[in-house]
Amino acid sequence: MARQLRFIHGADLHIGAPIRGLRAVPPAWAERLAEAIPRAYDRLVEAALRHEVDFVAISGDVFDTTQASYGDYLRFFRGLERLGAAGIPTYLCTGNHDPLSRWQPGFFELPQGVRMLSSERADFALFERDGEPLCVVGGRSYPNKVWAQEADIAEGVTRAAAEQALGPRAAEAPFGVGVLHTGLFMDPHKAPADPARLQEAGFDYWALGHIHRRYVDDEACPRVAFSGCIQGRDIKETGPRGVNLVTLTEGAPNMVEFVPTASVALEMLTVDVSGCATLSAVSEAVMRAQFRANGSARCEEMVSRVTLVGATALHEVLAQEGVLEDLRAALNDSYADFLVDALVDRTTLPLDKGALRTEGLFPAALMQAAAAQRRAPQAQQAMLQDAFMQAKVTPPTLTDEAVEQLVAQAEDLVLDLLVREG
Ligand SMILES: [Mn+2]
Repeated sequence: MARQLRFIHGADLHIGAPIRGLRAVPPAWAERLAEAIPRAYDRLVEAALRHEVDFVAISGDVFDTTQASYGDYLRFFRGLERLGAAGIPTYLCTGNHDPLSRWQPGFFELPQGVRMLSSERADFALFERDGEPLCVVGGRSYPNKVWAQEADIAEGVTRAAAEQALGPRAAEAPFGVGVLHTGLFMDPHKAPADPARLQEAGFDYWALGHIHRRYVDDEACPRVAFSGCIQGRDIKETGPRGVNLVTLTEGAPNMVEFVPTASVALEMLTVDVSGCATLSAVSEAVMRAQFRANGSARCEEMVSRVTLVGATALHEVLAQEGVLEDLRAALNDSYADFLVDALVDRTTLPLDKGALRTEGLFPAALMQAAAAQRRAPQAQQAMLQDAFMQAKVTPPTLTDEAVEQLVAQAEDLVLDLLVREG
């Protein structure tokens, strides 16, 4: 019978990290957010127990900083001990946020069954089940916060080197798994690695950490994969977050199943309210958008940043003082598991731009100017940069799309004002 191995591949826990970039957070939510990452880690541990996996591999950035507290370590080690009590070993490497040279060995001794991979050189361990060698685990920890550009973190992490280091029993193991914290080809500054060389190293699967968004090289048979972070840490880390449940079978393609772990989903929602006649209809449209987004996030609690768009006669109503804030408060009161941290109004007045272009001299000239600006985004970037410099403010990084958006907003704003004055 074909032998099989199942394990959880997790990474980028960032225990101790605050959830950043949120605007208005009531006290009850501040508590939920402070617990979001530890709860997501608990869900990783529970997934391993529920699926009765052979082992857990964690690929770095366990802690958010080199100054992780005793409490952070306690939370992490309690999870490792729960796994150990169920007979599930854990293989660990450190990342750029928690390099091995800055770990606090004085806080806790690694529990039995937990194996930290060396930061000095390629390091190997042999996983056995019922006395039978089943999997070679190879990898290397991140040694310091900064990775030397010329060094290769995957150097020497090969099946052949593992067999040499571990002895003849390792050669009997049908499976091999690599564990690394690397920028791969996505981040050249954080120990990049060449995926083609990883493919040639003789391992079945590479459990990687560092990139916070989930990635697999080949959906049909993943061999090089990032599980992503276990919980979004700021409003830009939207969408589902979790770990990989990996099944390796002799003579069959690898199977990787995503297991969500995030306890609070973070989302950026754009809601078109052009079809809304009243504020209560706007409120309902936002609520519908929240439930739709939450359906795919697979966790109950959600913080969203909502931008209202569309041409609507309500544009002027939304601009009245206090209206957006009241609307946001009403939304937050109506459903306890959802929080809108900011409600942004980008609606416009319904204007007949075609008519304006032919009727008025000024609107026509304005729209022509905007069209000219759109054709030369580079010139606009230079002009904006100069304006920032003159005001002694650091200029933002501007892309062509950002210029396009600014031009569109400026055009809408002036036309709005013009129509209102008229
Ligand atoms: Mn990370």
